[in-house]
Amino acid sequence: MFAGQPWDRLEILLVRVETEDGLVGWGEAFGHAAIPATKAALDSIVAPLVVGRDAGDINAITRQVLHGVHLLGRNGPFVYAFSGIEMALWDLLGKRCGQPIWRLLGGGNAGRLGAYASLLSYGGNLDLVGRNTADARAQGYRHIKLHEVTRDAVLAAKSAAPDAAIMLDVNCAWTPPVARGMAASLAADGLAWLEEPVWPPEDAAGLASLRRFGIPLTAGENTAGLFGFRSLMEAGAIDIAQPSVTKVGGIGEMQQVIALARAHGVEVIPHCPYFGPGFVATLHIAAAMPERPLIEVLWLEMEANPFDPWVRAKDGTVAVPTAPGLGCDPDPVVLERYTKAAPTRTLASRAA
Ligand code: SMN
Ligand code: MG
Repeated sequence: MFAGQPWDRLEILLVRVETEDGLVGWGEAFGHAAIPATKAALDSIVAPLVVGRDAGDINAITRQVLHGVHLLGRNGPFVYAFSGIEMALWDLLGKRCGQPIWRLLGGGNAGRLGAYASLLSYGGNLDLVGRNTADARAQGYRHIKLHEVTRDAVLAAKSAAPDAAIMLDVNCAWTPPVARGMAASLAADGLAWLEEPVWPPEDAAGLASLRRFGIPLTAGENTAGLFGFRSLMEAGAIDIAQPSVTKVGGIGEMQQVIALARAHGVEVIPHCPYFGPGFVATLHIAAAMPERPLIEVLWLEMEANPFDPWVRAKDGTVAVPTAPGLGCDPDPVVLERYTKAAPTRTLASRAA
């Protein structure tokens, strides 16, 4: 289930930005059950604010669009929509300069990044947790994240893969008192991290009250931009920040969150259970970081993906593209075969 609906197919909201001289950049805007809402925000408000602008003017566009839509929500479809555009502008910038984005961000090499397997929710079915953990370990993953809410699930995963690091993501399942009880019971289990233990996700004090149990705490996929992260960090609420490039405002906002985290001694491990440019942009961001953080790879089989092979892990690692921009354009044949809806409309340039 995802947001109350069965999650029985993978959809990517692709954003395509074309310049007057014919360069094309690609982005991905969050996503999943939010796609119709994000697409409506993109078509109705966000794209019209960007069309006609100089594609290289990313910082000013970011400031003006996010200010322009702030009263429509500082976190949600409008910011997601802009995140997709912003990423496409970086793709364009890299293509214009002939450099991969990781190099524009100051990175020195591409290579491969370590990945973690992010298992789906098996609703507490310990047999499925154990089997999938063992399979992920056998495929070379040394870090495996569960989407479960019980200690039994953690123990099942640990016995299925004793030499793997196990993480637990409960997607804000608990009130602070319940979370404290759970953290106390999990404290000796050696979890590599406990993700979003508290509802609501902006309850920085509630989160901070769990730090004393000694389990590394992570959050950020539902945090609104730089200032949302500042609230978490100033409260001493997290050990690891998980900004999400398709949600937080794009690559520029990610860079600011990373700098802020450094200043607070907080690690950054981006959230990125995506299948398109959002995943690839995360590879570039991570490759530019000296810490070279782990990359999240959802544990599922894809029939096909327009960004193959870049969205697939091998032996628990993923390759970082080296071509300009994001370094990979979607395969038009795969796009054609799976595209659900043609773009609603082509927006005329403001200057036209
Ligand atoms: C998650 C969020 C959105 C889609 C898939 C998975 C989850 C994670 O919170 O962090 O993997
Ligand atoms: Mg999560």
